[in-house]
Amino acid sequence: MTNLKKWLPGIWFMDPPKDISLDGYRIDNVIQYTDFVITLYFGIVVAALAFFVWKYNSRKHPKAAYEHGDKKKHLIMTVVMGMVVFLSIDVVIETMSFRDLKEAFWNFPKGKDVLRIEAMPMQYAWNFRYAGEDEEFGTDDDVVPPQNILNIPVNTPVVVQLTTYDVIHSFYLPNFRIKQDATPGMVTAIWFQATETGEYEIACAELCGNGHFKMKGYLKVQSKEDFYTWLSEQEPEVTEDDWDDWGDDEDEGVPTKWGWPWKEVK
Ligand SMILES: [Cu+2]
Repeated sequence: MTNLKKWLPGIWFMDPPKDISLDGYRIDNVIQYTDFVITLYFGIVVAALAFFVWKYNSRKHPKAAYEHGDKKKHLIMTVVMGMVVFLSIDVVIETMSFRDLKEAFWNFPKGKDVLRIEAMPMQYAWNFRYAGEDEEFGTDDDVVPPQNILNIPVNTPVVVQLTTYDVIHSFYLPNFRIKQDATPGMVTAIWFQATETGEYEIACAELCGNGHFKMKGYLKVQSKEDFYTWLSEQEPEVTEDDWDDWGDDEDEGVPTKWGWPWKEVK
């Protein structure tokens, strides 16, 4: 994986969160390239403006000339400059983006190694669910950690499926450069893989109400061993009574039985 930051100067004061993911460098590269090329063109335009201000200053040219210009020459110049901008900005960024989508972000991992997680954000908290021993979601042995807590093993592909309890939220992992909306009536999916252990932030990236600012989750990337120890220590799925309580009391929060059958991504 090449990091464009080594080759292209960008906005020097930008200090993005540490990238600890397999594919985050792709997003950084697109941002880095965009930074570089727009800074370069902005510089050229400002330099040209300064040059003409100096060249046609009023002391040398006290009287304004009435000019029609050269229609053909100017037309060619405009088209050429337009093409240079289009080809070097739009086409390059499109090409990079679609390559990344195809190779990484839309290329969902399959197989036994993949850890599957269901997420149901709500105003204003994150609910996560693991399948448990039967590997099925929405069953009694599902593992539901305390709200806002998400643990994952390092160097393991993780697929998260999302829907929302109420309004639209957006699952955002700044350290992985990924973001996915949780939308009412839909199950959406995203995948990522951590390359380093540590503790990171989960943010909501969709303005979802007055408490949006405090909608923060805690992601812990652990070694595989630590992760499975942690998982086995979590309380198993709670009983039918919790489901019956849903709606009786506003403060009870979310029902514990909210999972759905896993949907295979094509
Ligand atoms: Cu939210």
